[in-house]
Amino acid sequence: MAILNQEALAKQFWQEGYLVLSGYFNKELMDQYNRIILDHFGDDPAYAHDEHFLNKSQTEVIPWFPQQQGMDTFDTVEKDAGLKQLSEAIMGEGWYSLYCMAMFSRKGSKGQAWHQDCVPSKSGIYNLNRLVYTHDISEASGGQLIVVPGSHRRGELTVGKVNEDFSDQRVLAPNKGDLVLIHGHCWHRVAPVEGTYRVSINYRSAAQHTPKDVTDVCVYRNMRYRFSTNSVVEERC
Ligand SMILES: O=C(O)CCC(=O)C(=O)O
Ligand SMILES: [Fe+2]
Repeated sequence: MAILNQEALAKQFWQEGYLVLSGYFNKELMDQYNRIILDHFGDDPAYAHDEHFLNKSQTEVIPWFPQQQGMDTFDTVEKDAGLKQLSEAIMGEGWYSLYCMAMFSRKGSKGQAWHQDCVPSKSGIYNLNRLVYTHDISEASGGQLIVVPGSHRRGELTVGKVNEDFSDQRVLAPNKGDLVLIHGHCWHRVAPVEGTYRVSINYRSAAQHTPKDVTDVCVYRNMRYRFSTNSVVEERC
């Protein structure tokens, strides 16, 4: 789809640290993705992370990387011309796709605690989340996405209660087909899941010269965690 006002949207993204484009992707494509993801996970999927991580991070989500299994139907979003242009308007020339990660959460699971997807030690080293929603999220379903506007400029997430409410937080309830972009340094979390399940897909990307493993270490309010070694690399208290 064409996006006419890319420059204005990129500017808004850099002010807020996130951006919402309602109804960007067509609902048939979203239904197809949702079906494939539910088929993959089945009724009772096992967690991919160990118990210690699940408890300490208060993050109950199961990732799947469909493109790594040759499911090229997930390339449709990746190849969308408007999304590519907007990505370039935000990250500049030479940006690249990191990976496509589908995320599943069961009914009654905790969502995700406050985090930054990567360590904000340098402002120019970050990932860009390009999130696509395959079903409606509402107050009834839970699983809302909560962000702190402008927090991508505030440095490291503060230490504190892992799910505390911030007075300046914004609660987003994306609908099927919505596209949400989030800067990897922006403080964000996912509310507990009340509906039968929650699915989202993240087409992560990064600016030129960003290391490919930029999202290996994630910052929570109580720790820094390295996914490649499944280990806490820093306790925060
Ligand atoms: O699923 C969401 O709405 C957000 C997930 C998230 O925090 C991420 O992919 O980095
Ligand atoms: Fe995240």
